[in-house]
Amino acid sequence: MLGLGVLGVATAPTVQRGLESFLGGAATKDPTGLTGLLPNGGGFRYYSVTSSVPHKDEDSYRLKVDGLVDHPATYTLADLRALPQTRMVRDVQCVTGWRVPDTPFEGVRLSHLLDAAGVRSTAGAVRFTCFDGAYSESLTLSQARRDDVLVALRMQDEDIGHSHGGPVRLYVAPMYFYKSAKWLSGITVTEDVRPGYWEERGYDIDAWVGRSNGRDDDAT
Ligand SMILES: Nc1nc2c(c(=O)[nH]1)N[C@H]1C(S)=C(S)[C@@H](COP(=O)(O)O)O[C@H]1N2
Ligand SMILES: [Mo]
Repeated sequence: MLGLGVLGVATAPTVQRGLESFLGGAATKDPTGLTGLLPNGGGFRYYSVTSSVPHKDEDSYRLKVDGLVDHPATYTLADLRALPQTRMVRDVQCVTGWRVPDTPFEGVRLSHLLDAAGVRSTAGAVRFTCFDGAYSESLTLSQARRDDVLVALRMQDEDIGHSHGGPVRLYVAPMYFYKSAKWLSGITVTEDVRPGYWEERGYDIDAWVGRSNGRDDDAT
């Protein structure tokens, strides 16, 4: 099955170039997700669109909530840990085809932070920014208010490590994993959705697993 997947994808010239560069040893990080198609133990793949990302810890981490809100706020890790925590166990699904079943995530519901901030009536969307300085994502306000969208502090029942986007990443359970912005540092309430990093490069803005990105067949 895996072999067929690789053959199928490798017929596309751009992806084939990616495969060659991977086999040449170039891709330790893989924005295309191609390494996820190769036999590698079936776990997570490390993704970053930047070559390095600063490390943030207990002392240096901050999450800023601003934009169309009545009460902008800045949270430390301790602040976030003091809020009600929600744990959920779902499959992680990258749009490129790899999946990690039954992965626990835990953190603060995004809706909780939005309620605390007092979202203004003119708002329609939420934009997420990251301390890698490059990645961004967005959700409509109603997507952002879903119960299965977390500002996650824990993954696989451990504090989220740097390589998985720690200390804090977004977790959008019902959508492809590119929505789950790593190294989350900003939540800005906006009028309209602004396409995120990969969405400016062709991915669907509404990233429902199995219903978007033309992936309905191989996403399940
Ligand atoms: N800041 C940031 N967040 C990101 C990405 C990224 O490159 N930078 N990649 C996305 C994609 S495409 C996937 S599949 C997941 C991968 O998460 P992981 O590195 O924990 O496996 O992170 C998502 N969030
Ligand atoms: Mo991905």
